[in-house]
Amino acid sequence: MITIHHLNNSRSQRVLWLLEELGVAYEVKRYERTKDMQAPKELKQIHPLGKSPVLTKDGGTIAETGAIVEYLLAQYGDGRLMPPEGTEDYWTARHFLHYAEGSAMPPLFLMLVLEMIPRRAPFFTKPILKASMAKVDAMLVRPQIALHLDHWEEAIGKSGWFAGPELSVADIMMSFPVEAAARRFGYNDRPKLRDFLLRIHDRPAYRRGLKRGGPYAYA
Ligand SMILES: N[C@@H](CCC(=O)N[C@@H](CS)C(=O)NCC(=O)O)C(=O)O
Repeated sequence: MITIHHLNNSRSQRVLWLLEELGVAYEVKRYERTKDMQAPKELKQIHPLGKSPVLTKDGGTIAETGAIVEYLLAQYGDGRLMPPEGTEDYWTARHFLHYAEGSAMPPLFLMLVLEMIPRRAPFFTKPILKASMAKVDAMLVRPQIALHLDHWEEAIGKSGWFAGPELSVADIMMSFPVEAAARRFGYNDRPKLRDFLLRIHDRPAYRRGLKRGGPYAYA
C-alpha cells in the first residue's frame, strides 16, 4: 500500500489529487506544521530532509513532488494525464512538471521570506528592515513574479489546460504555484488563471484529495 506523508496545508496536496485522479488506493499519514510553519521533526525519520510530500511503499521511499508524480504515472498512469509521448504537448507537460518546483515556486517563496524578515526581527530594527526588504522585493522579486504569471496566463491555451486539450500532470503540478499566487495577487486581470482555478476546484478527484489532506489555505 502506498503511504503519503502529508503535511497539512502544503504542496503535498497535489499528490493526493493525482492519486484520486488515477483511482489508486493509498493511505495518508498526516503531520501538522509547528508554530513557525515548519514540518514536525518526525518527518525526518521518513526522509532526512524532513519535508513533505514523501511517498513510502514496500520499504521504499521517494521524496520530491516531481519525482513522486513521475513514479505514480509510470506505475499507474497507463497513458493517462500525460499527452502522447514525443508530441509538442508532451514536452510542454514535462516543462511544467519540472518548472513548477524548479522555477515558479522560488520567487514566491522568496517574497514570503522577505516579508517574514522584518516581522521576526528585534523591534528597533523593524522599520529599516521593512524598508530594505520592500526595496529588494520591488526591484528583484515582483518583476520576476509578474514574468512568471504572464507565462502561465499565456500558456493556458484555448482548452483551459497547461498542456494539451485536457487535464494533465502539468495542471496538477502547476496548481500549487497558481493557488499560492492567487492568494496573494488575485487574478482579476488574468482571466485564464482565474477560470483554471475554478475548473480544478470543481473536479471530484480534487475535492476527494482535499478531504483526505485536510483544509488547504490556498484553495
Ligand atoms: N521541492 C520540494 C519542496 C518540499 C517542501 O519544501 N515542502 C514543504 C511543504 S509546502 C515543507 O515540507 N515545509 C516544511 C519545512 O520545510 O519544514 C517538493 O516539491 O517536494
